[in-house]
Amino acid sequence: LALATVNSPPASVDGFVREFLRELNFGQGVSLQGSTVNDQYLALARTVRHYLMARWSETLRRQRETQAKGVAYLSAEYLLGRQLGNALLATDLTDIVGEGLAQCGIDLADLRAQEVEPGLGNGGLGRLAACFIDSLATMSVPCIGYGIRYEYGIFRQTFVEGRQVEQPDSWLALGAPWEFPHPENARLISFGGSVETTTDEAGVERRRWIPAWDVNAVPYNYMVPGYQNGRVNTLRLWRAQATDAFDLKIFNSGDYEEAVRAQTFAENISKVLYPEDSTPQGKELRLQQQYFFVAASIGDFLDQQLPEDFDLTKLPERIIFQLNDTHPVIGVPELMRVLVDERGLEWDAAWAITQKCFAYTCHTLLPEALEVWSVDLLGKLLPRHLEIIYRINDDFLAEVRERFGDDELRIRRMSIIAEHPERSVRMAYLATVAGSKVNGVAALHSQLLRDKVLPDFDEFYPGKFTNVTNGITPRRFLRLANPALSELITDAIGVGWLTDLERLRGLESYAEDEEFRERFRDVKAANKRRLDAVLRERDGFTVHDDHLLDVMVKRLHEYKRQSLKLLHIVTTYDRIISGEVAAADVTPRTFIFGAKAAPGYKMAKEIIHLINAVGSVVNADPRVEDRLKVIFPPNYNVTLAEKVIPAADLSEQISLAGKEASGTGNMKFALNGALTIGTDDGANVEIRELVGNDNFFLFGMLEPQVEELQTRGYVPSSFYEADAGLRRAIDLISSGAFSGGDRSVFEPVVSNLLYEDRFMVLADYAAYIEAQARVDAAYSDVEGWTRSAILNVARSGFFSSDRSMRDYIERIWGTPPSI
Ligand code: DL6
Repeated sequence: LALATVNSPPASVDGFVREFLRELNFGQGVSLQGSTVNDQYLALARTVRHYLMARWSETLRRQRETQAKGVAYLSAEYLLGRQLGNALLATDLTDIVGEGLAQCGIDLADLRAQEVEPGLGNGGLGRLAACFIDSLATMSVPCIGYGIRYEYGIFRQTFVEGRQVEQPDSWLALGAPWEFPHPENARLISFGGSVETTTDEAGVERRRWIPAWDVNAVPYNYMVPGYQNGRVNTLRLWRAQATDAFDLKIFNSGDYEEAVRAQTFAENISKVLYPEDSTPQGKELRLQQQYFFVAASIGDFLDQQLPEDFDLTKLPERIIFQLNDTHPVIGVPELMRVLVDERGLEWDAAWAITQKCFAYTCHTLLPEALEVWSVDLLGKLLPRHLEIIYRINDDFLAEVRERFGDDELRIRRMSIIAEHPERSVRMAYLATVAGSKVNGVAALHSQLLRDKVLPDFDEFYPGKFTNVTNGITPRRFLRLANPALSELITDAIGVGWLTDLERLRGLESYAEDEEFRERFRDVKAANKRRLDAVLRERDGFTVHDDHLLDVMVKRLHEYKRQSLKLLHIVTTYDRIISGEVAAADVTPRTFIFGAKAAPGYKMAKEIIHLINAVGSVVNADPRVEDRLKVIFPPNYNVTLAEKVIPAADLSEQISLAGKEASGTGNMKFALNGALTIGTDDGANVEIRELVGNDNFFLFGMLEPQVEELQTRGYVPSSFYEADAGLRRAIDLISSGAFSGGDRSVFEPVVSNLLYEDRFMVLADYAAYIEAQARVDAAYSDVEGWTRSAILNVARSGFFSSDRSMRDYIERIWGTPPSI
């Protein structure tokens, strides 16, 4: 099939109905009358695919022809969310499809609800990758996203007696209509074995890797449509498949387990998303995953995307491999291995190319989240790569010595190889040495990265460090998630904002318009009712549209401080039941939590249990009825986020200053007209600067104060002793009030807070309670609150991921990848 000859089906209701019924009949093999909702959804998805096909083919054709410079985004995670709505938006088919389906007696909303989102990421980092590829397609920048097609994505969270129980996420069970598998293009990925020295035809000695085993990497392609611009980029996810299906001889002998052992082993590589987003516990399988997808991607790019006679010294003019955190950093020695061992380049030439072809984004400040791999494991799994890393390190340390003399302390600090607690490779250092640029993900984070995490490297490589503040796609997180607000905005300022989000500034004057404010409030109330309908059906919760909706949704981690939010709830509850305040004088609030804990993270799971326990007691207590509600729907994901965020009044961004790299939820809430209560951390800093102090509730220690307290010696119990409100809240938890009188149940959480409190919850408690009082006062001024909410929307244009992409192009990718 000549790619350029693919034609789009006619974009008319009749044309659509014809295509849809054909897919239903011939694709699904069912009649309209005999079809299930899943049949209809699959047929619809495939029909919509047809409309994107010609654009995809044309994009690929143009790319081959122009050989324009592009981006290869290497990411172990893509938290894509549902695809159907986005594809309809990109093709501008929503109305036609809605009408066509109605003619068939089908409601489009029912089919949208049928889609199971691909949860191929843990949280912010994976969702960021999805926003970035959306923006690059919308901006017509050539980009190919590379990652792993996990058979099971992020676990499905359930609660059993308030405790998190993880279930496998079988997102593929009902069909995967958005993917295009290409087993014929599988690539062989090798592992293990040894390295030997050989002599090539020219008599030059070369190192050669003799691997012990291999797996096939099968590409699955996904379309990444730009917003109504005729462009469709590609996301290529790799699935591991055994090279030998199974051993028939052993199978016939009846030892079925042994017959498939090798197959199971190989296919485990893409079986499940590593269920962790902040602590590197990944052992062998995790490293296998990383090498598997990166080697497949680099190989794919060199072999499939470049002309056969391509001059590899020109590689940096063709591609930039953007490393999304350290997970793909093993790509550095892999590119070196390919260039030197397979393509015969000299080391120095290969290194010059490699250094220009990679750039590295760091997404953390927590020392425990900086990945290291033990030399033993690396040597066992990837012996040649370990050699290459040693050589890179030797050359690098020689440069350091040349500059600073034999400053052994510095050498030890900067070495890519750590000696303690075990000999290991510091992947962030390797990425920093190899990358043409290193960026943090918010202004404060980038500064702390330079000052605290990698100061020696900042000194050694002037100009290498930069910042790109994260962003979010307004297509998904405003237009699709909040159609009512989108319509209101478009009515006021026209349609251009969807691809030029700074135009939202045009709304500022509407903050002063009483009628607009009323319409804005109507939208918020309608979004609360929509959320109510979703949560009633999903989990049996109700959401009152006259409550302040106070929302904290994000991964559960101690540094994010869900326990601080909980202390506020317990304090408010305690004040009412102790008679300190009359229930009628308390601002009616519904608190919504959404949070998954990494399965092995015990304290995070204890906190989930406590949130549910507090919720059960508060929700059942008639003394606070209609004033306080605590809702914790399980399995928070992108689909639920799209319903929760547009309904929120208050966005909780309360991490300890200096710990949250950026946050992106904070941006989504502000863009949808929620006010933030937050610390001076991550991108909160920029949000506050932009929306203005009056429209943001700042509280808590600043990062230098945190440092200072740490240095002075932090004694959490002293805050407990000194603050009666805090004491009462903690004592209420300890008393067994939320655990049926059993004082032992939440003892680990309480002890942790009183005697360890690594993230200084108790130190910031008083400031947080005071800030919440400011929230109550502000919320009682209905017009004032609405004005602030509108200003939050109007001033959030900066947080479009389109702007992030422009910054990457300008500050990192150098020559803008051509359009
Ligand atoms: O940059 C995306 C996202 C940030 O918004 C969060 O602040 C940060 O915690 C998250 N980082 C990670 C760490 N993963 N690793 N390694 O998920 O990145």
